[in-house]
Amino acid sequence: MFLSFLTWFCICTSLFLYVQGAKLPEPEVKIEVLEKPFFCHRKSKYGDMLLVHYDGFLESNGTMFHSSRSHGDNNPVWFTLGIREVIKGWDKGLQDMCIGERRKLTIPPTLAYGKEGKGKIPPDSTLIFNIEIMDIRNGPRSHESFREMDLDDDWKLSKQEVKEYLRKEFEKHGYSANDTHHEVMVEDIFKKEDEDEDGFISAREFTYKHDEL
Ligand SMILES: *[C@@H]1O[C@H](CO)[C@@H](O)[C@H](O)[C@H]1NC(C)=O
Ligand SMILES: *[C@@H]1O[C@H](CO)[C@@H](O)[C@H](O)[C@H]1NC(C)=O
Ligand SMILES: [Ca+2]
Ligand SMILES: [Ca+2]
Repeated sequence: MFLSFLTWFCICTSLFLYVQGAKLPEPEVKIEVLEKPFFCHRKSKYGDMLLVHYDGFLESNGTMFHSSRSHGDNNPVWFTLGIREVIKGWDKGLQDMCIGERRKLTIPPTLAYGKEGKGKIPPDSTLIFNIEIMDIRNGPRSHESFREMDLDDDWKLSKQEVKEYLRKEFEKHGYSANDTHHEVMVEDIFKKEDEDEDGFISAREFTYKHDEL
């Protein structure tokens, strides 16, 4: 049901873009697969949570501006694919990946930090990332997830329910629960998902994303 809805949505969106025709094509992410494991149980899809290691470089002169392996605490990072938690280039370039797969993404500025730049990244920078997928989990976006998260069956998710879900997901997979971190994630999720700002994510808000492409 959920899948067919998404497929339908994608077809409509493609048709819409086709009809708009005359517009310049959207800049693309260039994807190169560097390494692909032989076994692949599941592939990353919109709404999944991905654990990644990454190195980021400026295309202009090859300077590395960040590496999850050597900066900060050296831990890989979790994010949810497709909800603009990360730059658009990642949302577009990290679909259909296996655990253990490595890709090189070349991302134009419009799908990265644009005209403004950010921190060490100058305005209008094309970025190159080497990204390895360490793990893939159900994100807070499948129908199953929704039913699982909606503890009191009222067809809407409270912050408490989302937080509880995150805590369980993390613990289930051996990552220690971190309340502060989960609260930050919950706030972030609600900022993006609770469109009518009533403090709940309804089933409709949860399922129906209009700006995913
Ligand atoms: C590469 O470019 C960045 C941004 O323009 C600059 O800060 C950095 O110093 C440059 N590095 C080298 C090695 O030229
Ligand atoms: C918990 O998460 C916060 C925010 O992400 C982080 O600053 C803090 O270091 C984390 N604490 C532990 C014990 O991992
Ligand atoms: Ca509920
Ligand atoms: Ca709402």
